[in-house]
Amino acid sequence: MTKRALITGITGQDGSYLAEHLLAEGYEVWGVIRGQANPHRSRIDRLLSEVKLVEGDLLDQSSLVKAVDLAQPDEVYNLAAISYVPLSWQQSELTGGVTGLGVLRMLEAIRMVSDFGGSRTPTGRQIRFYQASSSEMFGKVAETPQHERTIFHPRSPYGVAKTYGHFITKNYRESFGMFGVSGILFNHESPRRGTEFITRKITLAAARISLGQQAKLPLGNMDAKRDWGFAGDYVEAMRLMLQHEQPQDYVIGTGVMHSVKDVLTIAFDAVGLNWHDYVYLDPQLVRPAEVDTLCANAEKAEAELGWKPSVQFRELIEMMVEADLRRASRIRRDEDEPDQW
Ligand code: NDP
Ligand code: GDR
Repeated sequence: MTKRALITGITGQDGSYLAEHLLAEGYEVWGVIRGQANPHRSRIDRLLSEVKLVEGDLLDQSSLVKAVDLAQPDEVYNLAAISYVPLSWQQSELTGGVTGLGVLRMLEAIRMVSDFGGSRTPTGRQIRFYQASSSEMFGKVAETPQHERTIFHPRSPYGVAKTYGHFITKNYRESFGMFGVSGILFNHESPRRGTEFITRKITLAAARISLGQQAKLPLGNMDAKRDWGFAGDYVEAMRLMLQHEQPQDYVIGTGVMHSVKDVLTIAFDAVGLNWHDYVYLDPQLVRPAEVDTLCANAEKAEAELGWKPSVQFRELIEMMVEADLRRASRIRRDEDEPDQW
C-alpha cells in the first residue's frame, strides 16, 4: 500500500527536501500551507504537480484537524515553526504559540482524527508523528558532544518553545501510546536555506560582493561554533526514525564543529576575496543570550538507523556559494530561469 505523509512547514528548507525525498521513496505527499498567497510557495513550485496542498496554520486547531482528516496520513512530519532564533526574542509569545503549542495542536489533531484512542484512523492507519526538535534545546551545554541524554538548558524563547514541543511529544507517547518521536537535529544548511541564517547570509554576501552588488557584511558573534551539516542528508534521518520498530528520539549531526569565521574563510576564498576586508561587527546582531558551541554525538542514529551524513562542511559551504553566484549573476542579467537548487 502506498504510504501517505503529511508535512507541516513544506515551504521551508527542510519541507522541500523532505517532500522530494518522500516522493522518491514512493510516498503520496501532502503539505500544509498557510496564509493567502504564501510568498514561499516558489520553494515547492517544481513539486506542485506531485504534492497535494491543504491549507492550515499551527495556530488554528480546526485547520489541522481538517488537514489530517483529509490526508489520512500514515506519517506526519511537523516541521513548521518560527525557526529564526533572534525573532523569538522580539515575538516571544508568538514563538511560544507556534513553535511550542503548535506541536500540541498537531498531536491533538492526530488524536481527534484517530477517534481519541492511540493514533489509529477510522481507516485503520496508525499515524506516526515526527517532531522537529533542535540542538538549541541544549543551549548552554552541560557536556560536549551532546547526545540523547544530555540535559537541556535552552537560551532563547525559541529553544524554550522547542523544549516544550519535545517533551509534549514524549508525553503523548507515554500517555496515549502514540508513535511520536523527536529528531534533535543540529544546524543543517543548503542552497535553499533562508538568507537570515548565518551560512546563507555569508555565502550570498560573498557572491554578491564578488559581483559588485554589495559592499559590506555586518555580523554578530563570529566566535560562535556549530555542527553544520547538509539538509538533504538530515531529512533522510527523519524518515528513518519513523520506520524504526520503537518510537525513540535521536540526535542528528556530523560530530564536527566549526566557527562562523571558518564559514567566512571558505566562502570568501571560494570567490577569491579576503573576508577581513568586508566584514564588520554590528553589536545589534549579538544575541541577548548566546549559544556558544554545539557539537553532536549521533552514534545512536548511526547504530540503530544506519544514518550517516554524506556531505562535509567545506563541500557544503562551497555548494552554497556556487548556487548564490548563479543566482546573483542571473539577477544581474535579469534572467528568469527556473531555480534548479
Ligand atoms: P524554515 O524556517 O525554513 O521553515 C519553517 C516553516 O514553518 C515554513 O514552511 C513556514 O511557512 C512554516 N510556518 C511558520 N509558521 C507557521 C504557522 N503558524 N503555521 C504553519 N506553518 C508555519 O525552517 P527549516 O526548514 O530550516 O526547519 C524545519 C524545522 O526544523 C523547524 O521546526 C526548525 O525549527 C527545525 N530545526 C531546523 C534546523 C535547521 O538547522 N534547519 C535544526 C533543528 C531544528 P511559511 O512559508 O508560511 O512561512
Ligand atoms: P542558529 O542559526 O541560531 O544556530 O539556529 P543561525 O544561523 O541563525 O546562527 C548561528 C550562529 O551564528 C551567529 N551569528 C549570526 N547569526 C545570524 N543569523 N546572523 C548574523 O548576522 C550572525 N552573526 C553571528 C549566531 O549568534 C549563532 O551563534 C538554527 C535555526 O535553523 C534553528 O531553527 C535551529 O533549531 C538551529 O539552527 C539548530
